[in-house]
Amino acid sequence: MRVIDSHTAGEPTRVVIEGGPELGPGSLVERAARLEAEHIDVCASVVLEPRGHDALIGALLLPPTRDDCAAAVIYFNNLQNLGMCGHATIGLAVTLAHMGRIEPGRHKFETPVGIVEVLLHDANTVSVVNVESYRLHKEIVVEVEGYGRFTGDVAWGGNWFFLVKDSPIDLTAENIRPLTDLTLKIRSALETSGVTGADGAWIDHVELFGPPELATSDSRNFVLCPGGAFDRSPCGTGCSAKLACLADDGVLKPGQEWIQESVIGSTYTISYQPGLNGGVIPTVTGQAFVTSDANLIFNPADPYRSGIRPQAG
Ligand code: PYC
Repeated sequence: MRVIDSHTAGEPTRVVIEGGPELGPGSLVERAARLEAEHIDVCASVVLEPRGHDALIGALLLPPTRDDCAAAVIYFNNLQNLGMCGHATIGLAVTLAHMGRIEPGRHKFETPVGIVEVLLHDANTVSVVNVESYRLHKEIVVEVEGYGRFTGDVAWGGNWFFLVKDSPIDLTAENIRPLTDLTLKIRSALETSGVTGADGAWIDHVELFGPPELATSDSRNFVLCPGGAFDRSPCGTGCSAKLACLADDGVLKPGQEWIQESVIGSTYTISYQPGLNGGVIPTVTGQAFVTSDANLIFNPADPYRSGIRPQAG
């Protein structure tokens, strides 16, 4: 299996170029469902140790079904598909440029949640125009065991997020363990309280905000991803969900820029335009760098060829 790895603002992406699972015919949504139902072991073997690690997001590159799209892609982690992934879309654009498949300029990618547009500024800098993002619930209160009450918003940015404005723990790299523990507990509390996204969807990302460290940034975040890892980047879909909340609260005007800093200090510049359905169309600009171009080997004699699963508890 040929893969190209990159990182976007520190968050890694592995694009499967050749040798991925055969998904058969159908729409991208149907093929994404088949990837999750029938090939999640392959996904796990691509992103987990010993070939990867729990923060790695996979991107299965497929031929586009539409003439106006440069590529189709299904994002995945070790557990499931991701509807959209901002950092991986930036990583994919930079990977396709590295391969000579796209030039600087505007391109469209098909994803299971819709068409996203990218503007490749140069070999490393990309703006992603994401799917329409919106806030579903404002100021939901949940009781979190051992921590007390938390108030947050439920918003969609291509994935479902619970966004908490004022983190009680400083958003520093030294606090990654306690921040992870807290956000896992918040996510469990949402589940036990029956707080979901639209149509009962699992809220699989939790985002905490606090003051930035850089004088040029507007905010700093910590983002828990579905598999339990934290996002090293400010999270493209999380930034989109944040923009929906900032717009609804009247804090940010259309076209006005916001600089979102991650827990490791990397940044995205983000802004929005009004969407057609009452939400916002986010633009997320960041940088990615290719880190390797490799072939993954799956030796039948290797007891860990399917990846090392995280142990429960
Ligand atoms: O950038 O949207 C994102 C993302 C989702 C999970 C990890 N990164």
